[in-house]
Amino acid sequence: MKPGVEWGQPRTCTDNEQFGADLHAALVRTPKAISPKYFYDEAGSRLFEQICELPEYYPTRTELALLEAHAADMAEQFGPGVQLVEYGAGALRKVRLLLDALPRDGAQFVPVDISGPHLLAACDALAADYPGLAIQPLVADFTQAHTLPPCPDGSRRVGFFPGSSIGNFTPAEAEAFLRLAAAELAGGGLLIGIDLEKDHDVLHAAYNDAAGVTAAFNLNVLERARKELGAEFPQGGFEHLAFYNPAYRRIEMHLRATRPLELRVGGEAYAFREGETLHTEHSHKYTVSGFQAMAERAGFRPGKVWMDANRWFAVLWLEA
Ligand code: AVJ
Repeated sequence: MKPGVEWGQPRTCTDNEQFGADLHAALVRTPKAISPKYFYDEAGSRLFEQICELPEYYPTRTELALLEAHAADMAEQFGPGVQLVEYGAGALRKVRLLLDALPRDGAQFVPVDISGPHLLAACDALAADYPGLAIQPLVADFTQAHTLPPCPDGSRRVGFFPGSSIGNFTPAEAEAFLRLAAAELAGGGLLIGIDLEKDHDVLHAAYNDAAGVTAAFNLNVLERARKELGAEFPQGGFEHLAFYNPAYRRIEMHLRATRPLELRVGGEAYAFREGETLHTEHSHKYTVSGFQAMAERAGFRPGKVWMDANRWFAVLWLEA
């Protein structure tokens, strides 16, 4: 294991062509809906980091506090010699708390993220702060087939999926992802953060912040289409909409047309009725027992659970 960042063949699995094709598919569906992965270009990744600092957005600080308080206990579940794979790595803030609790010379870190420049910049900063650590970034959409670097001899492969990012999947998609992860992590395990069911007002506020950062994050999908694909739509034609849907136990985010309008992109014109939405994200909330049952169906054995005093957020250890 070589310390420092390995730049070998970062594979980029999304490009303008893919975005254009997926946006077209999103706009001809009924109801119109696009994958939330398209939030995360560089501007969107920055906006998401601002969301994490918002007073209303409790998940990030709650999970960070759990990691701060229990990193040693979590690392104990991993065992010595770890290839740590972070799915949707982002700014690499949370993983530092785990890395601090791991034996430095026995660890390899494989952050996987869809936003290449953002990931590589975060890896540079991490390498500067963790000089002995072997870092192998993988620029990829982790929901698609990807090839991880081989797990070093004598190491267990451990997945880290914080932030309740799994909430972006439908329960069926989440179970499918967990099944793939259980295979990829066989012999090791998965440390995963999940956002829990709670008071609907608390949930509503977390996705409708007073400063309007979540609105800008949501609208960034269309800004991105404008920048990358030359999309045209009227200024102020779309507004942020986020609400808790109790039937599905999820926050839904949409972009709602404020009047009848056309979105033009790729030589086509897509009509929106007034009030019609483009569904941009769902964020599912779970109970610990409900999530563990799903993980068991996917091939994991549920282990330790760490929760805050409010029981708003949980970090789960799952043996693969
Ligand atoms: C990164 C998917 C966990 O669902 O809370 C934050 C994204 N969307 N505010 C979430 C998000 C709006 C976030 N996840």
